[in-house]
Amino acid sequence: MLIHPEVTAALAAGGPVVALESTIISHGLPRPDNLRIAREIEDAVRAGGAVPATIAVVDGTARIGLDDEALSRVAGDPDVTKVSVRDIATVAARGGVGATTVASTAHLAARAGIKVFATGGLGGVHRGARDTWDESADLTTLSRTPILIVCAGVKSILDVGATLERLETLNVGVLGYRTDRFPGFYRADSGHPLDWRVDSPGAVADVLRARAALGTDVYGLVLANPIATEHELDVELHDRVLAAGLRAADVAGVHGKDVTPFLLDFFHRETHGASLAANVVLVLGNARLAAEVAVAYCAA
Ligand code: PSU
Ligand code: MN
Repeated sequence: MLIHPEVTAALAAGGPVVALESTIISHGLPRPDNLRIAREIEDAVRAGGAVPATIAVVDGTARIGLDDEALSRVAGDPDVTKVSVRDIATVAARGGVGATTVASTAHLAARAGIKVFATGGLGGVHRGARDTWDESADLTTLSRTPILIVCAGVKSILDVGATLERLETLNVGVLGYRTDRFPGFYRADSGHPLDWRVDSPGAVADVLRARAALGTDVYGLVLANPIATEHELDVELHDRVLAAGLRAADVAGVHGKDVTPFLLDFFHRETHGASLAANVVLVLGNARLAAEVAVAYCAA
């Protein structure tokens, strides 16, 4: 692993650092806007008072914190591979370039000593998983990775109820940020209630400290931050595009790691930019909140 000097310095000083994933850049957001958005996400972390550490594998090296050249390559090269935990070593051994998912980003961030991670949406249990067994490695990785992940819930392309059940089984806690409802990514409310609500970055930091004292910090923790209602995707547009996207994936016979990128791309195209606008707003909000939580945690 190669840790960016600014990240090394912050960690050594016990300062706030926020990890960021790169699959959202390479496979989750359309080129060429993705590079500008990736920089804006880093800026949002800085605005919240923390150091951003975008994570990717570049020429065989797992990098924690990217310089502008590396960020540009991950954003601009259509051949960048989507890398989950099981793929990191193979891509590294071959000197390849890979964008890390929530799972592999969480793994590498925790290994570097980073405690807080921000993204848009978590992977989860796919619809039809009873037949396909398609469940994101994000879930099992969080079950054994000591990190807080700030996200806007999971997309409705997934089976949200099943995802919440799996998180419970895997000892991954879920805190609603100023909400009692699990957020639905493009929508503030997925329709599922949550057991726990927190109302300030300080309250999240209190939970992080209690986890460390009690040893439950070996597991991941989700801080679910809903999109502001004025930025939500129109519900009819959302439901229509979701149904069409699931049908299109079925017809095209998409499977495995291609399912999520396929559906994200379908959404962005079919909503003519409305889903992209919502996606950007929520990820910037998550980056900012993650920074504030990291600051609160380091302050005590
Ligand atoms: N959900 C989103 N946007 C994303 C992803 C998920 O709303 O960009 C990406 C993340 O990198 C996540 C990955 O870790 O997709 C999950 O892919 P899979 O379902 O193949 O595990
Ligand atoms: Mn999958």
